[in-house]
Amino acid sequence: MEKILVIGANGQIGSELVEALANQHGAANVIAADITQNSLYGAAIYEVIDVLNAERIAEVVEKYEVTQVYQLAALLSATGEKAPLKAWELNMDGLLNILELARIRGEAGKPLKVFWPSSIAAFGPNTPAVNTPQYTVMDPSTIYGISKLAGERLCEYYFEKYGVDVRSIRYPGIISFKSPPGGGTTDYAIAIFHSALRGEAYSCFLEAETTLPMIYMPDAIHATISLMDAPATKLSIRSSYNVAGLSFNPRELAAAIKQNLPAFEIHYAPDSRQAIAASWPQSLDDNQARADWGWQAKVGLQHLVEDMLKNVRIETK
Ligand code: AKB
Repeated sequence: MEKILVIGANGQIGSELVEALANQHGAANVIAADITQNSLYGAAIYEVIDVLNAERIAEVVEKYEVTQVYQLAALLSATGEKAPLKAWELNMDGLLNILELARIRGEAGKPLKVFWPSSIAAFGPNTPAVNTPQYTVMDPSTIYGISKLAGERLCEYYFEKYGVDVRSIRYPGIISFKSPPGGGTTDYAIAIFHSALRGEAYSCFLEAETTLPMIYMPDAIHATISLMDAPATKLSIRSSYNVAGLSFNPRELAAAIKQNLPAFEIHYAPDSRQAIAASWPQSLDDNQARADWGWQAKVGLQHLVEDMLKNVRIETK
């Protein structure tokens, strides 16, 4: 039986992943953890963990005899640019703490399977932007992207050198409605729905034609769990897998919203996040993920827009 620890459980991915894992493995086998006392999880097990505190992680892993860790705590691209040293420390030391623990436990005959999220931010301005290959130039220009590329190399290193069973996905921008996004460049594609549903025009911080790879949360959760459930022998990549959902730009997204809400308007006021977005791919080649563990996205733009418009809860001002 698996015992699963999700660190960063109160974040955008964590909050939905915990629910999906609890449905699959039973709530008693999933431990949600985050740095704050606040638990989103009612009846589920919750522990306070700062991912920079290696001893505390080891204590919780030992307490529940954890067999899988999802390490999701991170500073994203836009927030990371405001606090580069903090982003580097959190993103790198957080990962290293987990990989080291997995190495030590593996050597003691108590293996720990690890999931860690990479991102399209690991690519950069000299990466081929369309249908970006799995193996290509990677010259990230944000501290977040640099930490993701370094993290990918660490994952492969711990697998090759110590046999740590670590698995990773280069997430596109994730669109979701359950918990607010935190400090990403792709977050315009969530904020736009909140404006649309409030009956307000949306002022977009990216230019109209800035196409980016995106994925709807149910597909992202499905990809994550499928990768973790895949037999180790099927996996040819231990850095991080390209995974494609769909690609669109702000103009196309606004047009799809307008089909449902004809009065909706968008204006463009690009800021520093435009340069970040312009350095990222527009679409990804995910053939390796398809071949190795049967990945295939299900959700297209029309379904995503209709579902978001149905489910986004508008915050009261
Ligand atoms: C961000 O925009 O920083 C994230 C990402 C693409 O990793 N959503």
